[in-house]
Amino acid sequence: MKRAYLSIGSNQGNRHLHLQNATDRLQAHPGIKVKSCSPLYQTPAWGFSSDDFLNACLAVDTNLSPQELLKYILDTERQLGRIRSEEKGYLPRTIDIDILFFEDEIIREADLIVPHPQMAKRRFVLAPLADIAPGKIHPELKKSVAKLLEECPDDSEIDKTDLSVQLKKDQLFSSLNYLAIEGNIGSGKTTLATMIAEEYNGKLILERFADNPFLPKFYREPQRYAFPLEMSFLADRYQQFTDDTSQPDLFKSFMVSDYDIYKSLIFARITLPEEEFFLYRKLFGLMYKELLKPDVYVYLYQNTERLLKQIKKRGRSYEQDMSYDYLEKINKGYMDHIKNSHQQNILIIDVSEMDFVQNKNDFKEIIDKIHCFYAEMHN
Ligand code: PH2
Ligand code: MG
Ligand code: MG
Repeated sequence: MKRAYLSIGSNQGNRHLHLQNATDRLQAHPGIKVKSCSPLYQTPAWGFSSDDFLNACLAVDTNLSPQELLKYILDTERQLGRIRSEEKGYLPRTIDIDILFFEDEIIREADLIVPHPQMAKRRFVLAPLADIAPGKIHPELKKSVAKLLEECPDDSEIDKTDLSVQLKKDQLFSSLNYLAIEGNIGSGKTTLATMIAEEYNGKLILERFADNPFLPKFYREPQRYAFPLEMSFLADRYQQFTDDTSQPDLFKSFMVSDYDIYKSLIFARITLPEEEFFLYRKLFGLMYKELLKPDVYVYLYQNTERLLKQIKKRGRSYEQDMSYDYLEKINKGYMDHIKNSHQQNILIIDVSEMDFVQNKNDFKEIIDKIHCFYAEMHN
């Protein structure tokens, strides 16, 4: 794989969409991986008078040759409605994709000059490029991109926008449809699900606690109110989960949740007397079979001392009396479920020694574990 940097620009029609479409088509090529994209910049037409552009730069890794990459780029431009004319000079365009750098190669062919001959004169190229590759050295001018930007004579007023294009950062999370993150109270499942959704453009499904009228009653009289309490949790979860998963979100590549409906059964087994639990389990089974099942079910294992610390730290009043024993019981409930379920899609990750919020490597390690696990399932 070789690293190339591309400049993309559009000043006609739905400019943002054209840049997104161009990026999507680049990503669709098996020999091209789009690694990063700068924010989009609003820039005045440089070298001719026309409407403003949106410009950005992409870093791509590719095993194509420069000529093969160029061919694919020209083909992409044509598909996205670029019309080239024989006339001299610049024309407005739906999309323009230029190769700025190709590794450190210096290419001088009739149809391809790399590094791009005009780049040092163009703020609309250097500013976005400096966002993703400030330290990259221009192989002819022997200066970094940041330095070239600093010395750039172009005085156009360019504006960094809040817009960007979405990258499918990861093939895995686009082939996987639904990932459920589970774990004991305080294990960090909501945090992890949220981080994954953000990082990989997933639709986030969080458990929302409706005010459960049975909860205060249950605390006063557990035996009397455990059954209606568990039933009402189940009914709420069922309704929420169906609402959240029945409408696919076209702009998201997969779903990730911070619970799996099965937890209802795990908790009910702890709070209900045996006969009531059997009745509960019957009803649960009827509802469960209607629901979308996760492709991968991750259980975050966390030791009980740390769970207690975490619960204390987040300070939800109703959780503060949580006992060590209760947490151990819940963990055992999950473990029994995992052992007995014979499902092939359950992955236990021990996060006792990890801090995936503060430590990027820990987060990456978790993602890698999910990757490998999912890949092996499909072997
Ligand atoms: N591309 C050009 C000429 N001028 N000006 C801006 N602002 N953005 C461009 O992408 C651009 C340009 C030739 O390709
Ligand atoms: Mg150009
Ligand atoms: Mg071009």
